[in-house]
Amino acid sequence: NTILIATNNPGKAREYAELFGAYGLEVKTLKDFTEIPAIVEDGKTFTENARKKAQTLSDALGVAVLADDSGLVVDALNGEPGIYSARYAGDHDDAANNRKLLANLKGLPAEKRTAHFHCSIVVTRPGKEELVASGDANGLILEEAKGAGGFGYDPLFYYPPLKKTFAELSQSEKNEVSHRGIATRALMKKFANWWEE
Ligand code: ITT
Repeated sequence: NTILIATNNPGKAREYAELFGAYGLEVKTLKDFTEIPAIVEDGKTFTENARKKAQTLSDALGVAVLADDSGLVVDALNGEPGIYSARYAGDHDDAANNRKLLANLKGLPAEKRTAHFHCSIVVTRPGKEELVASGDANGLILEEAKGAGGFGYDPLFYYPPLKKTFAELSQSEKNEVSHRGIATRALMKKFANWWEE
């Protein structure tokens, strides 16, 4: 019962390690494999990109693969950064991405700073139909960073029900309400059947 969590993002890897801990699967990461094919993330949606990552790797490595494509969708920016969240400011640099986001929202009042995180998960296994799930979390983009936990845009993402940013939550608190936690629980409802089919 081995599944490769196919991400180069240490923040995601940490969250999946905790989320999957409960399910008794042996979780592998990209570090456990030597020849990893290049993946071109040129899809137009989160799910298309997650599918590309999962399919490319399960074809090449012959194992079950879970891929996550996720990002921050800001209403006042017509959905940006969206599928471009990781490289919004050029290289994958969380601090630069957050600065760019703040600059683009400068002067905008709180009620117009609505946004959501989205997570699409695709699981593939050689010779099987894929399994897909997704989740969203709604919040507001603050005018300055708060909190030291999480990763990516978490310090700017204020979650009204808990009156905290995602970076102020513990890992398990974040997993309870996050787009990734919601997507993972939706996935797991279907996973056992799919796995045993
Ligand atoms: P992999 O493709 O290797 O998994 P990646 O970081 O490039 O890693 P994505 O293309 O899915 O993955 O981009 C996701 C970006 O969206 C991520 O780098 C963050 O900037 C942002 N993001 C996604 N989930 C987040 C979360 O829970 N908290 C904060 N930012 C998040």
